Amino acid sequence: GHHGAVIWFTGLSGAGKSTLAMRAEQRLFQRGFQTYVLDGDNVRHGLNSDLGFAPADRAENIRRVGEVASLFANAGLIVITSFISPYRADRERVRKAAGAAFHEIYIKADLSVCEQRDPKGLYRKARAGVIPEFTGISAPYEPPESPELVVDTSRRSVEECLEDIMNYVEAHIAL
Ligand code: GGZ
Repeated sequence: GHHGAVIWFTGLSGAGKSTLAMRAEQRLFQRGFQTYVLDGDNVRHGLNSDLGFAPADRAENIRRVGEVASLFANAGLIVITSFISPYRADRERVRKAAGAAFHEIYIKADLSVCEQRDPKGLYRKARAGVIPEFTGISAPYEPPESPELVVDTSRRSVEECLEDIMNYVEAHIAL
């Protein structure tokens, strides 16, 4: 397909990936693009219900998401993926498999800010040791070294971050 692309969000739990993915999807839809958001809600309960959060499971989660995203992109959709995807090597593998239409956006937020937000109480549980291997607490997050775009949600509003994302999309994807 000609107009498809994969917009790959990466960042900590609570950084704002899901919020920004949904808002960006609305905006793209208004502009007449076919879009789809892949996230834990529609992938980890079904396709990837056999996977947990050990490093090998995360790698396989990201690999499958990358394959599905590429298929949708080839069908002409602008796909937004919203996964922590903490390992640089896993993301780079997807980038190579996806080809030119891969755009990595780092949804950046300080761990302390994510932990203060803690919308689902997961950081609290992770600190208490109830959730093992929690990203940022007891499992690593490897920030991207050269993402196409960084939006810092701990320093700027959701609206400002959304504008940055849409400006990037206008300039590089939705031509
Ligand atoms: C990180 C976890 C974990 C562990 C459950 N570590 O904030 P959320 O709840 O809604 O998003 C997190 C989601 C992360 O799944 P991903 O598929 O994005 O992860 S990865 O890309 O690393 O494969 C969080 C919840 O699942 N969650 N346990 N141990 N996040």
